[in-house]
Amino acid sequence: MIELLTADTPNGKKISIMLEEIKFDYKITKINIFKDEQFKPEFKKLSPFSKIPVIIDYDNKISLFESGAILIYLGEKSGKFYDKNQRTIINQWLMGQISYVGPMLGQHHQFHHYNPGKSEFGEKRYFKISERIYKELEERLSQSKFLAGNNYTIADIATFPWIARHKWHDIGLKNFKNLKKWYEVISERKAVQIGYDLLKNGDKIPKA
Ligand SMILES: N[C@@H](CCC(=O)N[C@@H](CS)C(=O)NCC(=O)O)C(=O)O
Repeated sequence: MIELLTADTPNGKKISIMLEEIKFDYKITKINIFKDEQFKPEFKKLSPFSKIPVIIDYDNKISLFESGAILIYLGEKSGKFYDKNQRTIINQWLMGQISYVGPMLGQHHQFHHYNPGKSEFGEKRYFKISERIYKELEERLSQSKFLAGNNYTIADIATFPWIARHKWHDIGLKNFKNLKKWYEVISERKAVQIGYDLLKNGDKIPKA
């Protein structure tokens, strides 16, 4: 049994999608990051940076923080979506998501979606960077079916919930033919639809 301590955000959804994909038994414990529950000492013991997601694996008696590390762990444990022979390339796209795609789109959410009108500089800067990310992903997906090659991997699982916020981005996913196709293919997976609705409140994947 795995316990997933999380909130309903793109980083949180990565792990519920993975747990659905690998069909592991899991339960969700909600951490309300808008009420500062991430700073409670018992949570901070598990997550030193006070961030979701975290998992506790009761079989192996360990806990893990950082979504990339969690995806790698679950990929190794299940033997799925993290092919031993493809790890060098999967790791690159996974690290690129964790260090660049997520943080930059996250800033774009802050300036463009949550706080428009507060900082022209911030809005322009992160809009431009987000457009660049769309172009870079489009370029990659014009040469490769999935981010790390022919197969769907944890790198796609990490990236998908961020692109699912495309309406907030206002960049126009439909203008990026290959990125849109990739998004639609992943959206059709049953496990992704279930995992996306992390809190079971009927959250549907936005259409491209
Ligand atoms: N690099 C981390 C980022 C996790 C992250 O940014 N989590 C956010 C929610 S999406 C959070 O917990 N924010 C609360 C806070 O920073 O206080 C990962 O990939 O797990």
